[in-house]
Amino acid sequence: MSDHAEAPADGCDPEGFPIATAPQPDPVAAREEFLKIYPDKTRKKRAKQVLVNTDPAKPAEIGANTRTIPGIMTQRGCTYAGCRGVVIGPMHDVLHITHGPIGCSFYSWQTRRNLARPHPDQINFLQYSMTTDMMEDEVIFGGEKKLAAAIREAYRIFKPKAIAVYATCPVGLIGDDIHTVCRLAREELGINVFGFSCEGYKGVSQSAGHHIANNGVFKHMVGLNDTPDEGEFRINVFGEYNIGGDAWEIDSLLKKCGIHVTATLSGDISYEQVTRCHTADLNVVQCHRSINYMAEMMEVKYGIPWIKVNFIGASGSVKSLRKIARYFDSKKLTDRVEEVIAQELAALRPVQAEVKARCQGKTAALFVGGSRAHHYQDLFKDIGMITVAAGYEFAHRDDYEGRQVLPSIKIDADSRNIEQLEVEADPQRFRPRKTPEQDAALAAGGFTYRDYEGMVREMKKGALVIDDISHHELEKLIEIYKPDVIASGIKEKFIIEKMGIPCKQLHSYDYGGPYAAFTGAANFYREIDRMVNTKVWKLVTPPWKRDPQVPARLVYQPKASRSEAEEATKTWKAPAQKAEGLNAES
Ligand code: CFM
Repeated sequence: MSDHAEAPADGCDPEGFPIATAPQPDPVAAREEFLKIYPDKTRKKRAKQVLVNTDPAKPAEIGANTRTIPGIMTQRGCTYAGCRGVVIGPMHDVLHITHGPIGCSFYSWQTRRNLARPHPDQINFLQYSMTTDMMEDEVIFGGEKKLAAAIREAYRIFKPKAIAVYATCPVGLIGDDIHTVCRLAREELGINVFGFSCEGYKGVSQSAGHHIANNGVFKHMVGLNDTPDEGEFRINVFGEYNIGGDAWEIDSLLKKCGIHVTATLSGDISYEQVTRCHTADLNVVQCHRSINYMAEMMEVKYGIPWIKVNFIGASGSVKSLRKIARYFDSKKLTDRVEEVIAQELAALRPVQAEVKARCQGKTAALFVGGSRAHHYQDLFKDIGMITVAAGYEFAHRDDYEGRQVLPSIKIDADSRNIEQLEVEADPQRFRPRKTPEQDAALAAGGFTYRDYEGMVREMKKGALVIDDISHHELEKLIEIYKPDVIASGIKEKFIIEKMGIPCKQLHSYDYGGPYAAFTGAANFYREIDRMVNTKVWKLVTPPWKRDPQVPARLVYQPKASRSEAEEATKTWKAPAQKAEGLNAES
């Protein structure tokens, strides 16, 4: 079986990247165009975050994981979202209570499509949204009593095994001590109750929330139950959240190979599975950004090594399965993995070939989160499409440039804000999974632990790499590049589509998916085929074809003529004398 590393296929350049059918713009000029509108200080900062991939082998330093400049329309979310929504939220029988105003809770209520299918004897709380509904009274007089009452009430009704409490912005501002409330509740109720200081403002993005969540799960859940699962080749899948059912595809693929998943953190997972995930023999990391902290801490404390995998795309899935098999070093497993790969590829290749015939040479741009903008480039490549621009919302330099840059990342005040746990080897439970001889043999065969190349090395030379893309840059990108599809999220989706470009949501999958593993890949190919080959987008006239500059209409101006409005736009002043209804200062 090949790793897809043979001679470049038809329609590909010597590096194996698909060649765009339409002529492509000069990326250096495009970058200048994006940046020129900004005031000097902003331009200087954005210039470090908008790069042309001039040498993929030597990625340039990117200004990632820094504060978004006020006034820039960002795609980012908050620290609370990264903690409650992303890493812990999918644990289906943990009761999640948001301590804060109602909005924080409402907007984290089942918007992420992290699906669960609990066993009949397990409970699923995911459809509930629980909050203390903090009001003015609590903001002034403190909300600890209300939180204690909420925990008691929730326990009385639902009798969960564990309750997690999440702090929102006002909680940090007024200084409610959620950790003491949780400790007292733990003593009173006799169940596991723990809190997360994940106030929205705590970091520059949701990334800080991932770290806080990893720390809390590691401290309060992992290691509470030492009973291992019975299966052979036991692994944990980390950084996989079962969006649209992805974890189920990965699970069934691994099962076919005879690999047992002890826990998927955090997709369709129970509290109990988290408490004994330290008994597995390997951690495989899908989304490095959100869970690398946990993988590192578990290796230090319990001796479980970790490897990076990617089950998005055919070639990624092939490589990941082979790497797991190599780690366990069992002929039985290796043979079985090769059989499964052959079967899966035989089923997938006809779909891939059919779709590729219609998508070859088309272009994509991806601006998503902290890992998908990288992983999904493989799926597009599978069907002959080339990624001309990509970027993360909140990733760190290592996600772009590779893990070797970790020692050179400057720790700023925003990162120092997040606790770095001091972890040591567990005196009783630390157990190296391989002998030094076994590790040496693996290394001699080219096997590497903890390696993560980052996105830039795997992108085509000349592609744009844009961190925390602004609304303005996205508009300019569409105008200049006219990609055939953009992969992004709900905040941008309809703006992109109004410009005549289809947008595939890669957070929620637009109610579609799963897209992971071979079976998921077939779904993705078909979906993208449908999106880029429909003629409907040609019927949309983008704004720049109507107006040379999209006017900033600050006021409601029913009587202003078009020429007056255009005049006003040139000077960036609203025709105040015509203002009616809305306040010109708003
Ligand atoms: Fe990891 Fe994610 Fe992502 Fe992420 Fe996310 Fe997500 Fe994402 Mo939305 S954990 S970094 S914080 S892969 S919710 S499942 S899609 S931004 S690219």
